[in-house]
Amino acid sequence: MSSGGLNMSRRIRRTPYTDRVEAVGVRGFSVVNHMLLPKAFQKSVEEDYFHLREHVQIWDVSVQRQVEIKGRDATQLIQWMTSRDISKATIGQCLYVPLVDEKGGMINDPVLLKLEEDRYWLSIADSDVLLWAKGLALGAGMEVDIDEPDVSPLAIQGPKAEDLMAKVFGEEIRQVKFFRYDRFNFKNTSQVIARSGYSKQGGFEIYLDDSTLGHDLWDTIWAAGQSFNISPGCPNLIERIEGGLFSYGNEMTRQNNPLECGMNDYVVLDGSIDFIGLNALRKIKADGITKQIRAILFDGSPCPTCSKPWPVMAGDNKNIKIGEVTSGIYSPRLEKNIGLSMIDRDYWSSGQKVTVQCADGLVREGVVSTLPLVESLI
Ligand code: THG
Repeated sequence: MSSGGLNMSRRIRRTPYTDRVEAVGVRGFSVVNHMLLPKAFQKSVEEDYFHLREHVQIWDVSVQRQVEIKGRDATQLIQWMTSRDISKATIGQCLYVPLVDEKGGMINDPVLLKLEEDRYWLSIADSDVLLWAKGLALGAGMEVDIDEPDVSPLAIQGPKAEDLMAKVFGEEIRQVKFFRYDRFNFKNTSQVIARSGYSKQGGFEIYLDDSTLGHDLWDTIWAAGQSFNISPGCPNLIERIEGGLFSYGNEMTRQNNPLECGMNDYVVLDGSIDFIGLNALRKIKADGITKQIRAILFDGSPCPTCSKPWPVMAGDNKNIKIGEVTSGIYSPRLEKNIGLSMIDRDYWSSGQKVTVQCADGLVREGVVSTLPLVESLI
């Protein structure tokens, strides 16, 4: 289903890399955090998927905006915003943190970077965290500065990412551990580079903190990447569903809580931390959650794009709706359709037979599976 061309304007912000992305033949964009996210290049999603698993790709993920919170009360504010215990976070660490509201609803699922004892970045998914944080700080009279700095992440993803990054930034980059960052020199500036990214193929994210260096950074990596068969890319739907990486606004919204999203390890309810939504989440946990994210493997012809959730019905009683597929695509490697879905408690066991009512009018048969899909199949 197409919605025609997107009408560009200043509100839909370009990134420091958009010129370069256009030069290498981008075919379409999405908009995240009021900014352009490249979604397709010359290659098909399937070709991109196989390329990402074998080589290295350069992704303009500037839409992963940073909400910088600094000042005397920065740690307190961030702990108030998340159900995960951040008290033991160290400088140089990245943490995946659910942000929740007073009802326990998911506000966002950013990566938190601790930059200094009283300075953090929240590397956000698609919701206006900056406004939420400013409102909280103002209301609570906290001493913090909250801003969106000029930081535009560029992701280098795939099995050859480490060799490419070592060629550009030096051998020391190999020492950076998963979900850690360090600072590396680029054109006599110091840039934060983390071993992270929105794929399971390994790689790095460069948090470039100066837009005027965008072309330079892209060109440098692009040139060095030629011998590694580098290709322009973007978060790959097949790879991310197989790997069980969630997309805020798709898999979950403010209507869902982090327990429904399977983030139990990041929900501390024993009273050792205080955060917005603690009481709500305690009650939700005591009552028992009624649904949770699962993978679905389903048969039939390759499914269409899932632009609105598809009803999932019980396999043996097609009149009972038991959940919704929120992202789905055909996996050429598994030779099946795969999806992420929110499934009711009575039906969420692995192996549960279901049918999926796809947007093309076809009803496809499938089964519920645990996450991540690929590991659960091995
Ligand atoms: N990188 C950065 N910022 C981001 C994303 C990112 N902001 C938006 C969005 N992605 C936030 N959502 C996620 C989802 C999954 C992961 C990171 C951000 C992720 N998960 C790992 C996994 O599931 O294997 C590790 C999670 C963990 O340590 O618990 O990487 O991609 N900068």
